[in-house]
Amino acid sequence: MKNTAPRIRASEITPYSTYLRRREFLSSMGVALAALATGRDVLTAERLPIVRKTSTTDDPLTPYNAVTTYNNFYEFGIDKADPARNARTFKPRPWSIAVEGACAKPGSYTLEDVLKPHALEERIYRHRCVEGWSMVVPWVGFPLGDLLRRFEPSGAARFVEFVTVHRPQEMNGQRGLFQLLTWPYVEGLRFDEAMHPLTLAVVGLYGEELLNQNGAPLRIVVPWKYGFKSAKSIATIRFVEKEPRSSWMKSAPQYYGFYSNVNPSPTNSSFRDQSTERRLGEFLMRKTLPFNGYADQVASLYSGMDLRKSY
Ligand SMILES: Nc1nc2c(c(=O)[nH]1)N[C@H]1C(S)=C(S)[C@@H](COP(=O)(O)O)O[C@H]1N2
Ligand SMILES: [Mo]
Repeated sequence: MKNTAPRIRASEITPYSTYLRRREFLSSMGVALAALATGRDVLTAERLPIVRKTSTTDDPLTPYNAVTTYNNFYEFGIDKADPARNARTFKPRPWSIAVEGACAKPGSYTLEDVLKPHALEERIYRHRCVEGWSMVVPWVGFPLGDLLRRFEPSGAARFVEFVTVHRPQEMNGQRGLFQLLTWPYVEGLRFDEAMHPLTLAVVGLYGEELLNQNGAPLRIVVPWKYGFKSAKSIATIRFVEKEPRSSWMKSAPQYYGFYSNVNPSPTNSSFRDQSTERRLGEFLMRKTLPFNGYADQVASLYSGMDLRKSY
């Protein structure tokens, strides 16, 4: 990865705790009322305090408008435009995250407890959906491993499970008879994948807080895997001994496996040919790269494995 950050003067860095206090102050001043008028949470317009910027690609960024209106978030509907439309009334605050399973510090943590000690950085990553489209997104977050370590996982924590919030009243896609997936949305990573420095806990994009459709207030991003591994709006983090069964594995195991590493070679998954992709905003197809272009950094995690079978 090349570090594009020149050097940031200490005076330019806002600690996250200061940012949270300012946010509280703005709320108390009734800025939220203005949000009602504009249809947008103006608090999110405040730039996040970012201490470091790293890019993993020279490809142009996918425009903000596309990243925030072309989404997969089935809790809010199955069309790409549904999440931006239907997630407007979703409430990402107050928020708490339950930490469960094989660790020394399980419990219920407020979002503020979770975020407070972490310095935020920007990471520009390629983002590849199993459906065959891709984007380049400037995420804002911090290494997920730094967060997981704070809960002191034990040796029995061989996998980590991530569960999205279950709120049928606020999430129209969780209501109704016909359901493609079982709720809540469950995903998982092997422990070493979760701890890998590329794996991010994400709170924002384009320098601003995540909008609901992108998984506010906290999601993960695992850039060498298909997008569905990157669970949104996380409510529970669970350290487990056995490989979790994700929502997608339950609904269509012939298509979706546990690993779901981006792989342009044929695999035993019958979902589609993954050798090419369409970058949003581009006309010609691109060749899909092994591990989405991150092979140098992650291929060694899978040495000795048959990735045709472990799709
Ligand atoms: N809870 C939840 N997380 C989810 C999904 C979902 O439907 N529900 N969709 C996944 C899929 S298929 C993709 S491609 C990415 C899309 O993230 P984006 O909308 O921020 O680009 O989110 C993933 N995370
Ligand atoms: Mo996806």
